Amino acid sequence: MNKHAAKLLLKKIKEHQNIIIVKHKMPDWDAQGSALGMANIIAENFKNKNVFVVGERLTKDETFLPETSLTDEFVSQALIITVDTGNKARLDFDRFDMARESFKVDHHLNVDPYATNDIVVEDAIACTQVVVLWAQLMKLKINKTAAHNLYLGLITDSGRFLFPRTDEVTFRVAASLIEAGADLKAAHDFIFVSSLKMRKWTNFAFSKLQLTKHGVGYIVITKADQDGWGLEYSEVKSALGTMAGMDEIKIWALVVELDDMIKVSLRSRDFSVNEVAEKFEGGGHRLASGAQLSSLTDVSKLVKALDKLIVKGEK
Ligand SMILES: [Mn+2]
Repeated sequence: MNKHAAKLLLKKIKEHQNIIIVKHKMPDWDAQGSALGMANIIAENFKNKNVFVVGERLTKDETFLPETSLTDEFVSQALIITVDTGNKARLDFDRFDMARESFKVDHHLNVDPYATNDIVVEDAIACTQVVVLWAQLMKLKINKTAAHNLYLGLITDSGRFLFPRTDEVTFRVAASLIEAGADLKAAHDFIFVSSLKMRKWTNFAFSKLQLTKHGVGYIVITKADQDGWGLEYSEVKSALGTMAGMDEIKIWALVVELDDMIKVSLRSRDFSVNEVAEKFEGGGHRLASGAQLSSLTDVSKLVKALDKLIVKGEK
């Protein structure tokens, strides 16, 4: 981590009374964990700050009140800290440009440096890992609530410490969060114990798997497929993980038809799927990216591009 940038973020927090923490739309646990972790670190270490965490929440967590009570005047005097959000278009806050200053804290490829300053650690497995490293470098206290939220981001973005960018730093960060009071069993039960309905859903979704001869596995979930299940997008997306961990599937893609868009999630153990994501209105990480299609008829184009990636033998 760039020490100059780390110190600069500390300085900016000290300078601003009003702080707004922004994460990406359709948040995951890394986005929410980073945001609530950062908010709790600021509240713990700096007195008398007005800290807001805006945008959609995965839980009915009412701490750090959302933007309903946020006036334009407040925003214009504020420092915005964004977490886990690579592209400006994904920010879950439509008054971003109104703020006095902004600071991006992230772990996605920094293709869109939209903030005044940033701390981006591209090889960090989770954004919460970046938040923890920053707090430790600045000798800030991480309280129990912060530790809990930060740990949730770490275990989800790393797939329980399985995904490729999990490294010794990840384990050091995990150890420090446990020392700071993160409750492993509570966190693991909260995130990983699911319902019978969800297991039935992932089984159904997996039954729709298609596999190319080069090793691209993909599942297309149409709107009709979702009828009667009553699932949120984040639940529908759990079908993605069913394709992981099989030798025959080198790259896997989940295509989900929603009301207003068709979302694509791409994963691989070895191939740079972000290259294909960027051709389909997306991006992200080398081995984990998101994209969009304008029509389901484009699925074949997407699959062809992914096949090509394998054929080219790019690693
Ligand atoms: Mn993340």
